[in-house]
Amino acid sequence: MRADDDGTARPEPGLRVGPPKTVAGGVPAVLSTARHALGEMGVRRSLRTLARVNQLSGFDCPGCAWPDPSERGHVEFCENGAKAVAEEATTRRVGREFFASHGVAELARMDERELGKSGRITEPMWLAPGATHYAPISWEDAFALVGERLRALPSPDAAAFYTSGRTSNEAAFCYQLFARCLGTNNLPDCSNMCHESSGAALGETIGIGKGSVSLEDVERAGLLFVVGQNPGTNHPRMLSALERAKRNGARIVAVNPLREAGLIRFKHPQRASDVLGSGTDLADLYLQIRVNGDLALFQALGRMLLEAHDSGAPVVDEQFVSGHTEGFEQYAAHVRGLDWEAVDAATGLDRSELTAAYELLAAHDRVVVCWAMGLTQHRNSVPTIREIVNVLLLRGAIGRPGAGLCPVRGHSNVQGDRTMGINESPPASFLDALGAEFAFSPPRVPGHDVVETIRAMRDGSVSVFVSLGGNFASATPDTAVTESALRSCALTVQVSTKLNRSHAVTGAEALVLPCLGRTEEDVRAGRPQSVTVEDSMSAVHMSAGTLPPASGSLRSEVAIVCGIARATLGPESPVAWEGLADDYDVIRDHVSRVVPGFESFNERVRRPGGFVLPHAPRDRREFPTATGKARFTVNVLEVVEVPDGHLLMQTVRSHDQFNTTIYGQDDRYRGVHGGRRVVFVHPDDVTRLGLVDGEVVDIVGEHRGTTRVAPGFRVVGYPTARGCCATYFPETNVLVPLDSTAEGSNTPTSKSVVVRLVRAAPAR
Ligand SMILES: Nc1nc2c(c(=O)[nH]1)N[C@H]1C(S)=C(S)[C@@H](COP(=O)(O)OP(=O)(O)OC[C@H]3O[C@@H](n4cnc5c(=O)[nH]c(N)nc54)[C@H](O)[C@@H]3O)O[C@H]1N2
Ligand SMILES: Nc1nc2c(c(=O)[nH]1)N[C@H]1C(S)=C(S)[C@@H](COP(=O)(O)OP(=O)(O)OC[C@H]3O[C@@H](n4cnc5c(=O)[nH]c(N)nc54)[C@H](O)[C@@H]3O)O[C@H]1N2
Ligand SMILES: [Mo]
Repeated sequence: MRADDDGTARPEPGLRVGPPKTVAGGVPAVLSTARHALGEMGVRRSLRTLARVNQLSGFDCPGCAWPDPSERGHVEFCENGAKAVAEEATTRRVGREFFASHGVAELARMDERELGKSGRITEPMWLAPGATHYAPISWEDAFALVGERLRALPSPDAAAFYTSGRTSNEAAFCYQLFARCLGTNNLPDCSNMCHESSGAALGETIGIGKGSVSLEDVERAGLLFVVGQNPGTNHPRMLSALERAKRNGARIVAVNPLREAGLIRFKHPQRASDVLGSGTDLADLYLQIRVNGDLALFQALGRMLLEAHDSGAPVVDEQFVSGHTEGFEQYAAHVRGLDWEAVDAATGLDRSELTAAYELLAAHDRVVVCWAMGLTQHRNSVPTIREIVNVLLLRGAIGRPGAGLCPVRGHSNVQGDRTMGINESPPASFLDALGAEFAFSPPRVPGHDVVETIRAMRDGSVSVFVSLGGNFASATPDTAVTESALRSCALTVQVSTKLNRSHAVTGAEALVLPCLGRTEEDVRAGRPQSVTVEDSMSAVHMSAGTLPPASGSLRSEVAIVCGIARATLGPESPVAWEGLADDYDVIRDHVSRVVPGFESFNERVRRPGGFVLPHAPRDRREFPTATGKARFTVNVLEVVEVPDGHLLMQTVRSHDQFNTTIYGQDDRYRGVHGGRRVVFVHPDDVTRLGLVDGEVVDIVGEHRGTTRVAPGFRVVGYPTARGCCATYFPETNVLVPLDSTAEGSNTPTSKSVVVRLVRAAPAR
């Protein structure tokens, strides 16, 4: 923020704001792909690398978790997948000279984009206690150092082991095994901030915390709801699936406070007829709901189905409800008492819009509901997702072709990491199997999730923090609290490909351990190794990089985890760590005996396309709950109270970022270029609050008597629901209170923050 001569605050210097787009893909997507790929990789490397993305013999795209079609085209990546690949396969390097000339204080002054753009880290680095600069350290010394510090802790629970969802199944399995051999379940992961609410709600109601559809179900659906999700940016390949569904006759209902271009119309960027033509219309009905209004919406839809059912319309699948579910009577009684005024207030929708959604729902029994972060990061996220389950149970739309629940996962292997036991509170059956396989007694006390880890570091009970990928400092809520918690640690360890804020906000002592990325060849003991991943629809397949490593000193995540484990646990360890690190087949053999569904893992994952994990509700309409029935639930409709003069802020991703990795400064579909400090507000609210489009405000968060401030955001009058606003993550994480989390999942409420916009004091 700068000040004019007359003292008014000014937006970021390069920021330009134009009208939002109403179509995704097309020529601009092709141009942007080329610009990002060529800028990082050059021509030959771009062609060579992008040709291997998501191919049967190539590597899994390090972007999102959207599944691959069984028939692969020559081009199986999207604009944003190409950016993710280019970011990793860049030719820029961060070597020891870089660290010698950039002290930690200087790294802390750089923003995420500058840090990331400086290139791939090439060798292990150590920040000694009291040092101002990182210095090189050998791998063996680095492992020994971690081992010494961990062994010196008063209890294994004074360490925490974070995982980000790009980690392979093999690395994740070794990592959780190491934490448990050490004696702790402190395994926070990015899921805690992501789809934890989905896992909690689905586990309770259908008995398994994963989605119940395949890609074919999406393409064969009669009606698709896309709720709280922006696939045009975050899962661009989903638009091809939505397009195919539309061509098969599907209708689409978008539920989103913002009008997102990718939900309105799509031009396939790799098909000439589309690029030149007008593309495919996607949403038939666009419900611009208020932030946090979804519980009310689905409860209203349930109520309308029941009313129609009472008057004789065949809209409730009675056979399914009586044969496969329980709790219907209590649910029905509760929903019949629904307060319509509360629905109006919560959703901000017209009754005619609700009726239109209801009519589509009543007309289709092949219904798929897709959702992502717009539903999972609210205080009442778990009840909201349970309410979606209620509606699908009424329609009998689970375990039927073309129907089901579709939480769309974020990171490319976040679902697999959970399956491998990255879980602070795993089921007893998992620990039993793990203990039996390796002849030890895993700890049974639940560990810390992300929010609890931050509290424990703040309070001094966790003092060693190890991070397998990710960017804990930036991705977590309440940035000021989190950073001081990290700084109070004795040791922080980052296993990373690239620099980010978490390398600059360290404990008294810190290590950076650089690892291979997905795109790179991984050779162990003279033999090329492959890893495996699980996508959003439970398909497990192999991934093998093809590029030479960014530096000869890099090690794989598996090798790093096993190196730390060996140095920490010594020769008495019940696990032969070298054997695991030298042959990933050995890891997979262990997995095949520990994790249900992975029988003959090595053999089945080598079949083209891999295999799909079992899912009883999807496969057999069986529900692995305590009673064997799917559960209707009663959810109280509560609306987040937004006092007069305040707005409910949600934090979203721009088109040019992957979480905390900032590729560029543009958010093409939303018409924002050259900057990120913007707040999107409905034009009526801009006027009502006495503000002017284009002026600069400070955003002030208020939570239980505490205030937090994010300074210097340009007001952008924008088509969003009234009473809400939107900003970009992670710039506004400073406003998300650590203690404001979802009930039942403890996910930070990054999509419902009560804020005020205050005219910015002139910058000096
Ligand atoms: N290119 C790219 N791809 C990514 C990522 C990335 O950063 N960049 N991140 C990956 C990860 S880890 C994840 S989890 C996913 C995230 O994928 P998304 O969930 O699509 O990501 P967000 O940008 O958080 O978008 C949330 C959407 O929900 C809407 N929304 C917000 N609040 C509400 C609400 O109360 N109700 C409703 N109905 N809608 C609401 C917002 O307007 C926005 O459209 O994407 C993954 N893929
Ligand atoms: N306000 C707000 N906060 C949010 C969200 C939100 O919507 N709003 N979304 C939340 C969600 S859904 C998520 S998933 C989290 C994301 O939280 P994280 O997963 O912790 O963060 P990322 O930004 O994805 O991590 C990027 C870093 O991972 C490292 N990396 C990249 N590739 C590799 C690799 O192959 N191996 C290793 N070891 N490291 C690698 C790089 O150093 C890179 O800088 O953020 C959460 N925070
Ligand atoms: Mo995520």
